[in-house]
Amino acid sequence: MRVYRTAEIRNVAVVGHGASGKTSLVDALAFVAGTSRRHGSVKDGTALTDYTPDEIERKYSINLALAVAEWMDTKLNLIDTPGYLDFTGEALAGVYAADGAVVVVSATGGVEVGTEKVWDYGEARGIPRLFFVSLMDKEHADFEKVYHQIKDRLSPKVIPVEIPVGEGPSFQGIINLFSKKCHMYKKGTKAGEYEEVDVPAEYRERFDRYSRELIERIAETDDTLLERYLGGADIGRDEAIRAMKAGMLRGELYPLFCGAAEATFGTRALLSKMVELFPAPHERPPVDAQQWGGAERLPLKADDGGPFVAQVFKTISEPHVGDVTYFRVYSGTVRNGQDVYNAPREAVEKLNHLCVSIGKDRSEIAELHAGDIGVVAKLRDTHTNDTLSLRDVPIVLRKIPFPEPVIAVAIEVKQRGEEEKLSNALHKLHEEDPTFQHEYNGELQQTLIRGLGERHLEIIVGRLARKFGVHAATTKPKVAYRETFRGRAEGQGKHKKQTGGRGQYGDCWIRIAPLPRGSGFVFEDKIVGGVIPRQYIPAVERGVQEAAQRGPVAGYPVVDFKVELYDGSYHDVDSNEMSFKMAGILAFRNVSPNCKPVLLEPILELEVWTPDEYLGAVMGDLSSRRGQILGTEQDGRLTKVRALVPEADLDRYATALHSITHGRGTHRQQFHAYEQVPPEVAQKVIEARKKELEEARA
Ligand SMILES: Nc1nc2c(ncn2[C@@H]2O[C@H](COP(=O)(O)OP(=O)(O)OP(=O)(O)O)[C@@H](O)[C@H]2O)c(=O)[nH]1
Ligand SMILES: [Mg+2]
Repeated sequence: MRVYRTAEIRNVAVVGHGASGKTSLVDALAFVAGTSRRHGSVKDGTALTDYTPDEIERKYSINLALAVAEWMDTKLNLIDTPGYLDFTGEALAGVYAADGAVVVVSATGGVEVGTEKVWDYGEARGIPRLFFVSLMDKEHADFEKVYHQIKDRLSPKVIPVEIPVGEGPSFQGIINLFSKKCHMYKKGTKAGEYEEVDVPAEYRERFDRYSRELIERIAETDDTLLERYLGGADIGRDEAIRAMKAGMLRGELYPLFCGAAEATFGTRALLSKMVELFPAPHERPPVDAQQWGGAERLPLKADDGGPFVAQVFKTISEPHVGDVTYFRVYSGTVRNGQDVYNAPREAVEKLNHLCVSIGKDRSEIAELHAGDIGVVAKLRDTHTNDTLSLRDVPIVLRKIPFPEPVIAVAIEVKQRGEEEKLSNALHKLHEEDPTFQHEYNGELQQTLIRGLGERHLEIIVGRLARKFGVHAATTKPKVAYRETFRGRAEGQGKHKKQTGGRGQYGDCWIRIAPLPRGSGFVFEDKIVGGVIPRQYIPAVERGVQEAAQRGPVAGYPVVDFKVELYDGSYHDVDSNEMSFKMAGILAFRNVSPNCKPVLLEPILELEVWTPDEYLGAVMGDLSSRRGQILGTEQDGRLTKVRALVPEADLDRYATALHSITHGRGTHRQQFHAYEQVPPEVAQKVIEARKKELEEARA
């Protein structure tokens, strides 16, 4: 492949809901353009950008992947992204690396939750977008309905540039409102070939209506055009395209196209429009960068003359290759074999075998110009979201705001002794994918992994086995229960041993009293007259604290209580610190069961966003989880519910919410407080804990 200069490059993310036809579209575009020799398909596992074993087996995209379509002397860098929300971090990364996005909307499914999500990413990044109504040949395809859904639910600024001839199995052509011609496709066409004919008579009325709408909308975004249009002048194709491109850049217009990617219908026109309507990298506003080590902010333009700056938006580890790094050049150029610098990690990286990526194939390239996207393997210490620059001009870019995990499960190795291997592998997976996180919880003695959904974590567990040879199973995360007291009591702890030689003697009297939630542990020394010598008093406190790690109810740590040490006795020869610590332990064990001990559980504060139609179901579900609703309020398109819910009842909540709201609900949670577990629930916790402790002893 030849080297392309900045003005000849278009970076396009292909985004949309799951199974809307993105991967099939990218494959068709690369094939029709002639850059890819073979027309692959998702069904056969041969699609260009669904090439990992997981994707071939499951028949949906998991990773973002790149393809190239060379068209009109322009290189279209196509970024195929997954639609499933479990992998939405990939879609976000794709949008951030691109200068424009094709939002694919299925002609049968219409606007779905995944469409709304990627639309919002495009809004946040502020990139021009166009719609492609896909699967026009599928039974029940409905162009008009989908167009109006887009208008109502995503943006009133959408405007069709094409309308279909026939729908579903009778879909056979596309009328282009710019060229005023109709492209008729023959069944079995291989690469989008068509016959150009006049607009069929029965479509004349529709054509006129849509054409008027299109020209009016374009004219509205451009004062001189509007004047000419109102003066009755005809607006030519080139003028209209120029105005549309400018309007798209300002976010005032979102053109809509249609087709059927598998049959390659509509692909040629789409290729041309992507070249003509999306901006080249240098036509986009500068990105915000910062000098490493300095406070100075510098706007970066996609300019060959600027310093080299690139951002890593994806890393993937591949068999026989190792880590492959995908990056986008934001400024300057870079040559094959050049040394670059990862400033925050103080790592010099050599870009050996600089490549462009087409699906799983990589082809080596001499240099990349400002704005281009490249891949390179085997970097030493560079990970997703890192910036590469030059040693003498170290720069960092603002990070891609990857979404936070919403689900956690515990994970354990199947074979003892592999714990360290597991922890290393989890760390590597996190560096590849920032939406995946892990941590070891010492108190619960569990490793927790967090991600964007069960499917996400399932894939991670698969990768652990396949790539790192670590076989692991997931389990429910344990809950960090606590205990506290509701009453006061007092009593003695006496430790006395007389075995030949020097003995051990410690004796103390303590009073235990409850404290308000959140007070922690307070120790008061009320000893008078030296009945316990000064130097032994801290030992008593340490003993009490140690014993309080295993409370009287179920062996959970005891919190929020006060201990008064008010009496005791000692022995001139046999007393020592150890003996008084033992006395403290015994005193706590002796007195604590009489202080009305109770079990506490963590309560989380939940914010749940849902469309109105599922509000009742969401609240009902929260109540069934012992939740307490704090209130609801309108938040944009959605209603936000705030509730307090015990953590114990929130296992896999993200999955439940997903199914209640058909994927449209999201939530956020944070620790709120510890509260007493109701007696009937406490009984079950105590029994389960008993079993757990017995198993641990065995
Ligand atoms: N009838 C018809 N089916 C299509 C067309 N394009 C894709 N499909 C089928 O639709 C299904 C989904 O296509 P994909 O290309 O995998 O969709 P996707 O948007 O990449 O899906 P995710 O990667 O899961 O987000 C596959 O079974 C395709 O064979 C089309 O133009 N017409
Ligand atoms: Mg896909």
